[in-house]
Amino acid sequence: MVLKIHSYPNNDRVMRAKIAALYVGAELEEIPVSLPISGDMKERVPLGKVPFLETEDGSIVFESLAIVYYISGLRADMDLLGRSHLEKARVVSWLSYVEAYLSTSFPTLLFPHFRPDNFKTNPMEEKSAEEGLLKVLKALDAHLTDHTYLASERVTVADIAIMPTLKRVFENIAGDDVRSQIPHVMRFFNTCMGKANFAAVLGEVKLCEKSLRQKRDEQVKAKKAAEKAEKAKAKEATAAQPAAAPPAEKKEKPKHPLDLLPPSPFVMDEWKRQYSNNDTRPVALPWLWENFDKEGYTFWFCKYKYNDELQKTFMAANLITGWFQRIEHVRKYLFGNVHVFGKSGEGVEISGVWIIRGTMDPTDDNLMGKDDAAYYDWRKMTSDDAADKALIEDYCAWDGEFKGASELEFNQGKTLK
Ligand SMILES: N[C@@H](CCC(=O)N[C@@H](CS)C(=O)NCC(=O)O)C(=O)O
Repeated sequence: MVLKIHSYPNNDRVMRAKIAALYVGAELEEIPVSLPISGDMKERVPLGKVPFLETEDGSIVFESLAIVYYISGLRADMDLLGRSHLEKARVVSWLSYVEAYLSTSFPTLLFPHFRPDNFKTNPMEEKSAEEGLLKVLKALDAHLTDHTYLASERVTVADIAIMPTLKRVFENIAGDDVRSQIPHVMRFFNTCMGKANFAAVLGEVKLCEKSLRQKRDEQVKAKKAAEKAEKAKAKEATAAQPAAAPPAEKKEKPKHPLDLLPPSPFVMDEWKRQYSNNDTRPVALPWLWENFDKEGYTFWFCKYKYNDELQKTFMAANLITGWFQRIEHVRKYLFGNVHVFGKSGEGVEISGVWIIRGTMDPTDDNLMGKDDAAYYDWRKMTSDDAADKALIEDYCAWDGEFKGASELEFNQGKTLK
């Protein structure tokens, strides 16, 4: 029996099919395609994605998990799809786990390194994707504490499907620090790699010591340090010239531009106390309106630019937490409420309202974290406008209509104070 699998070379998703083909003894012919696919196949494969399989009678099976499922089922006596009804369901659970949770970090953690033209790195998203991946691996580890394989006492298609993905994770994303936290997953991985059919397809495994992200960060750091050393050297050379050498002065740390502003009657710390210690709508907000200084502070509305890419509310919340951590050093100039709206899988949004010292643009390098702020659209607000005022109150109170900000239901909030 010859099956034809259409894809580009070395596609991880094809490896699943290859392992299954070895198990059932099917011959798998690889047909190289260039993307986007064209001709009559384009009409037969939804979304035009590869790999897709052409069976002996010319039928098409698309999606790599369906392909490995189809091939694994060709020898019913091998029970690769599971023996009992329950086992079969468990197989599907793990297939879904791989696709829905394990591979979802790839566009953030992997693709920008291999295809930098198409995928940009984003430090906030990377951090959140790494945390998400660790959670998924730890849950897998908990399951494997007392299971040899994923869905049965024997190898099933679930194990075949997960292995190329795990290999990719261990070779590029999960370094020593992550792998040491998931010993049972590593035992499972090595057990499968010890089997001829897996080893023949997956070949040598080169576990990474550090993730691609860590390596890139280290390179950037080293480059910066080299530039700094170069500058210091040049400076030293200038200073060594006898005539022009001025007396060495102790250099004072430059002041933050916002420290140079004239004093304001609105005391940020006092507002933060009012907000923390009193009910928001009845006490804190009236205090705010009585004391706010429009000359010394500005209200800003921010909306995450990539809301349509957000999948899970907890990931959105992690983005906000990460951002807050990165701007901790300028906290005294800021007060913000940034919220998550919507539901996981149904549409998730992030937006917020800030009080910021002065009139400095939030995307200024000195303020809200250069990289972070660039991921938001910013709009100045004024409490003279009734709609803006209502919005400022809703964000502070974590309830209300949030009119003009989000159509989605409030999910959770975060305050930087
Ligand atoms: N869930 C699909 C994903 C397939 C997929 O994303 N394929 C990519 C290459 S790995 C592709 O065909 N991209 C071309 C395109 O989107 O036009 C599977 O497992 O088969």
